[in-house]
Amino acid sequence: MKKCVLLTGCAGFIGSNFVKTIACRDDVKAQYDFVIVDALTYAGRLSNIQKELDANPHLTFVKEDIRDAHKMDQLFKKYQFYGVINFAAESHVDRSIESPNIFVETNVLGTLNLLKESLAQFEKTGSFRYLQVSTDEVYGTLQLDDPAFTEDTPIAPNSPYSASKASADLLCRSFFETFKLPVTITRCSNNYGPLQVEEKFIPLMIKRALANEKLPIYGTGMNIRDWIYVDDHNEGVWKVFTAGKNGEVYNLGGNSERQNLDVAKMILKHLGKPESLLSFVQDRKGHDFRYAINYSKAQKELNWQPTVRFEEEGLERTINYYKNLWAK
Ligand code: NAD
Ligand code: TDX
Repeated sequence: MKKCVLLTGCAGFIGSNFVKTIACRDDVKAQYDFVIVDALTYAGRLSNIQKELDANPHLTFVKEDIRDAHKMDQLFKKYQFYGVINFAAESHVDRSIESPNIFVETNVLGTLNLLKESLAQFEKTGSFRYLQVSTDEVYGTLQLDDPAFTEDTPIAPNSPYSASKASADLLCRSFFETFKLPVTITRCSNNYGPLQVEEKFIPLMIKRALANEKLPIYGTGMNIRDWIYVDDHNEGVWKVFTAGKNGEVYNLGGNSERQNLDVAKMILKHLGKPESLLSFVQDRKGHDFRYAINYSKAQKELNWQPTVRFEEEGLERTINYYKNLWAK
């Protein structure tokens, strides 16, 4: 019999790419049905996955909010899920600095709703898989010569966004420790690729450059992020969901640490635009300096590693994608 898995937040950037590259793969289709729940906030666009929904009867879309405990209960009763992959979140650090409440409501309380429903289903059937899609930002920030984050690095979130994601991770851990709910957590670095909301760094830089508008670089532009192509992240999520050990955290990273300023310059160069478009603006409050991920656990246990090279493949593919979308 096919297993039915709840996917949340899959009208957004990473989730919609997951639907395309993993959920619609023939071997996956043969074994799983997916119910996609998304509240369609400003970050969720049904058009991101409409083609896949139209062409695939094993996908069902339900517009619903994970903050609504009653609706989640009805959904779990209806579909008797085998598992959950929770992509849904408020995901933008700058927004969390302006308006933190919704980050706690969706990222913490929404996750708690899913965990409680998952536990009820687990207690009924004795089997379940719950995967929490988390972030390297829960570990806080690094200096230049610090070693990369491992799964044993203490969590030390600095923004309301990362604090809300860390809180959700701790709830997941507690449901494993207290109730033995089979939970796994992935902590991934900065994703890039198609279908990302333009408020995030890479699509914003491309959009501004195409329009010959200023590219806002926070602070000095020396901050470092580890960039991972979204398909590599999703491959890791699926490996952890299907083969990760219960109760474990898995770091996923792109092996591509770059300074923000360098990334902006690469984009300008690729588009043939002048560096005079760079504009240094006020720094983000509490701006984490550097993230770097040690993913050797996922490599060893799950034979996972990133495959897309940043400059040579991923960035170029991404720039071309947005160029087709936006160039006038
Ligand atoms: P996104 O903002 O592009 O998409 C989030 C999706 O969740 C949207 O479709 C939105 O409509 C939906 N959503 C928001 N609130 C909801 C609610 N209350 N109920 C139901 N749906 C809701 O985010 P993304 O970049 O695709 O990130 C997906 C997940 O991956 C998040 O959990 C994020 O924390 C995590 N993550 C992101 C990155 C990154 O670089 N983008 C890196 C590591 C981890
Ligand atoms: O206009 C900008 N100028 C700028 O210099 C923006 C939007 C960002 N930046 C800088 C801030 C960061 O150092 O670029 C870097 C990347 O910024 P974001 O795209 O906002 O990502 P970040 O804050 O690193 O968080 C992202 O990665 C981890 C995602 O948004 C999170 O959801 C994920 O968990």
